[in-house]
Amino acid sequence: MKKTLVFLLIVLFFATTASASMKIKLAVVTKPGSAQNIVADKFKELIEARSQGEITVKVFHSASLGNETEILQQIQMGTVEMGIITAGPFDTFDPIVRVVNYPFLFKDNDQADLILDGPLGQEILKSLETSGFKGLHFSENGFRNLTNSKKAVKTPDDIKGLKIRVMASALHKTIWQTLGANPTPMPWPIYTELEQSVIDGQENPLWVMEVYKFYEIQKYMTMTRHVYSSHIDVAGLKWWNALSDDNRALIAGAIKDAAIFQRTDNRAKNAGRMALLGKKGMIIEQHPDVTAFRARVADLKNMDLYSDPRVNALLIKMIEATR
Ligand code: EAX
Repeated sequence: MKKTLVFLLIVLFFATTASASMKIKLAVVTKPGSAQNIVADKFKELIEARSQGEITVKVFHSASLGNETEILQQIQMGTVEMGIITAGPFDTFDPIVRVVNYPFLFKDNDQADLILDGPLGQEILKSLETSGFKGLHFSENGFRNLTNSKKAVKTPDDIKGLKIRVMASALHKTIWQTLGANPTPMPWPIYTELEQSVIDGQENPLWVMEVYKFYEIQKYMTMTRHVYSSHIDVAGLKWWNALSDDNRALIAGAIKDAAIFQRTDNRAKNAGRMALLGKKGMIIEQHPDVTAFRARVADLKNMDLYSDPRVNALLIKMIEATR
């Protein structure tokens, strides 16, 4: 009798600890060493330590759960709990992200941090709840720059006719159309398409050219810095709402620290990357005619892309705040 009781107690003990522990599936489209993966891996390390192993994270990387659009669908449905996703592809789920991706919006990293970590950033994250997402924090891809295999680009006129791959985002497509390119939406990764000249060029932050070895297949880079590309560190809203307050606080704290760690890390590496890409033979235009690029896209705010009143109101506030 006593033995049975002890046995039952042991079973009960393991049953309760098992149900208290939680596994999080977190997806990124990129491979190890990428900006998204640095956030993901740091988050895993922090949350597992701080929860004393009660919360564990499995990072699905290299598009093993699909491209960024497909990952977002799975997060919405609740089959994947979290993701570190480039703001661009959120566009088809909620046009509010067009406010963050507005061309030539942020002057520098400090301004981006100040605004995205402040009330306006909070408003954007909060807004994603309408489409079933809990936006937790902003980490970064970084300022995006143009590369191509055809010619040196200094002014928008040089872009005419270039076939440029863009993310799944109506805004990004319009930016490149307006600049005179021939934009082709395509999910990540795109090495093969560049190698086989299905596309002439692409645009991404410096780390991408290094980690994905684009210096092997893209001769020219132009420091356009046309869009500050953030990631949204995101969870499914339904899953999030079902968590205990304690777990929500732990996860929010760990993702915030991971995001800030990654932004600092990314920026610290940029000078070294620039040197490396030059050494690898890329021809880098450091001073393109940014004024001309800006002028070409200046009218975007009056386009249909921003006609939704919720998006429009926030864009106006954002432009005001970054002036
Ligand atoms: O980081 O699809 C893209 O261009 C993104 O920037 C991608 O996540 C690479």
